[in-house]
Amino acid sequence: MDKRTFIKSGLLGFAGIIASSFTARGMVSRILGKNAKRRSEFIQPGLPYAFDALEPYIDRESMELHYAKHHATYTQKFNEAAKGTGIFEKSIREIMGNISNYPLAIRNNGGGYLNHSLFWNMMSPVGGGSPSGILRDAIERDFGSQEAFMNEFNTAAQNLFGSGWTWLIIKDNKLVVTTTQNQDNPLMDVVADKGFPLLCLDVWEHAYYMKNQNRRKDYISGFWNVVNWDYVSQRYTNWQKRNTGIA
Ligand code: MN3
Repeated sequence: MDKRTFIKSGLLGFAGIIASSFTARGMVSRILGKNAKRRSEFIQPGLPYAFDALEPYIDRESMELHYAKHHATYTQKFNEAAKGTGIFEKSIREIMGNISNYPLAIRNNGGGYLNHSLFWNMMSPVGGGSPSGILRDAIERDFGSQEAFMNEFNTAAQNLFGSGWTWLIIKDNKLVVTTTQNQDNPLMDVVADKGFPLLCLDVWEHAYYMKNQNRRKDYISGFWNVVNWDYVSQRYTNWQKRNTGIA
């Protein structure tokens, strides 16, 4: 390699790094909806850990299928259903808040896209334990104790009939446990308990059946070992600052 070629390839490499960092930043903005007008499709966010990272509580096979098939399909079908609707120009909050005005395919697949995007971040291989700081204080204020909150969440998740999600949300400045059917979520204008989601658990059978079969209770109790309280606390702080970018 002569000197000129060396400089040229070095510059091209540098330009590549710049270009890829802009692309990465663009992706994050599209997910957050901050630059909604520049979005041309909804991107499935990367899984923030390896497929086997949450073992033994969530097995590799279930996680891979859940992320690479179920979530990917919701994302793809959301994009297909969104074509020609003007939805790409709207933020996720606007879409969910007006979901009753869109076709059912948008509600089901847009919900599936967002709910899973949130759910992956709510777990971590170094998760578990219990929250600290202002989130701990708010849980004690509104439920009495962390244990009482977890009992209420467990009961709601266990008793949810059919397919759906269990949530910890902020509703009217208060922490509330609620559930939604199918792929609905608390940001949608069609649900009974509307609010800002702090924590969610997917209780569709596809989330646990391979490992736990019909023992949903085991899946729910395992979940507490991987809850990413740092992320949940960050969401609470963001809500307090009215900085409620969703995913
Ligand atoms: Mn699922």
